[in-house]
Amino acid sequence: MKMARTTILVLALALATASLMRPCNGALEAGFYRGKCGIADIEQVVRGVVVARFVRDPTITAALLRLQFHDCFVNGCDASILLDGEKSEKTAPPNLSVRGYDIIDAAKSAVEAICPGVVSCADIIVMATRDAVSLSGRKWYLVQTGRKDGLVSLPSDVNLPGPTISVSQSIAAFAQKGLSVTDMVYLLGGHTVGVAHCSFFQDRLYNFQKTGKPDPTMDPALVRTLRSRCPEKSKVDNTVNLDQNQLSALTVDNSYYKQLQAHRGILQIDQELALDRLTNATVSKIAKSLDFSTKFGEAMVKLGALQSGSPGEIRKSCRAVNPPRSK
Ligand code: HEM
Ligand SMILES: *[C@@H]1O[C@H](CO)[C@@H](O)[C@H](O)[C@H]1NC(C)=O
Ligand SMILES: CC(=O)N[C@H]1CO[C@H](CO)[C@@H](O)[C@@H]1O
Repeated sequence: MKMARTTILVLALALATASLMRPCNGALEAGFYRGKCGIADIEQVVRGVVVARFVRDPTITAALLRLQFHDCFVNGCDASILLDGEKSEKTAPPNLSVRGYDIIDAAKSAVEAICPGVVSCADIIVMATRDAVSLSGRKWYLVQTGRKDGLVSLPSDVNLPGPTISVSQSIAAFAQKGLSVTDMVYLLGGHTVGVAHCSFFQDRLYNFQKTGKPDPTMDPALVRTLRSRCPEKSKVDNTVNLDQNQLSALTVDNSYYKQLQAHRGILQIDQELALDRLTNATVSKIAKSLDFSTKFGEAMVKLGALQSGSPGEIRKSCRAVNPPRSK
């Protein structure tokens, strides 16, 4: 009897704490905007903008995927990466080549025109990324919505992993966000689309770990190809496809993992995934699997569930926090 009462008390306390924490972020749920904008289907409005862009430029999938990763991995998915300013996350070195801001602006304008002040920029990132991924793959995945936009954005908060991070360090970085090794291997599958600048892997072509030689784990034929694209003393920083299967460089599929198994990974961390005993079995499994798109969508939803715990708002412009309310 007494036990039961204590249990109820503890439960009530836990619930109270949970509901105290909730108003900051809002609980995420699928279809959060249903009925919040009359009969307008917000997800459909965002999708319309993404489709119109995608038909002109299918590389937006890569831009949006990287944007969501950078947003969610730093302080939760709070659109803090979108904030302009001399001292914002945008100005942190890992961020310098992130693109796709204009697509989010376009989607935000379309949504505001129908339903002002209701839809967060953080949710728009996640919806737009899903739409682009489903256009580049074959799989549509259901996303959760109900995020708030953050109020702060600091370059010093940007502790994103770099391309030479080791597998075990990367596992630790993802674990810190509550993401498992398997989640990490699927999420790095984002590198099945998009490009990397030579400067991020140049060392692997000419002077790997100060040996004066290329990275021995890279297919020598790929070393030759990449050397011609990335000359040693070039003033321009060219780009190459992260998925070296040129037929599927724009497709969200598992060919990235097959390329890794063929020693044709571009970034050091990509290649290490297929070599390190902590991840090689998962890479082999995914390379053979037929359900990559489904599993990738699930991993993206987990990435999208990272929240900051700080107060938030629905921004009017995705690039700036709202002005303080007059009076
Ligand atoms: C250990 C984790 C990761 C590291 C070290 C890493 C590193 C990088 C680097 C160095 C680039 C090249 C940037 C450039 O040259 O402009 C890149 C590009 C990219 N990354 Fe990652 N990344 C990681 C995880 C992820 C995740 C989890 C995703 C998405 C789910 C992702 C999606 C992308 C995409 C799509 C591109 C290409 C962007 C474009 O074409 O504009 N990355 N990443
Ligand atoms: C993974 O790598 C370890 C050590 O290099 C090796 O013993 C093992 O057979 C590999 N597993 C797979 C599935 O490739
Ligand atoms: C400081 C800096 O160069 N920031 C850049 C971050 O990325 C955006 C989008 O590519 C650029 O517009 C910013 O100039």
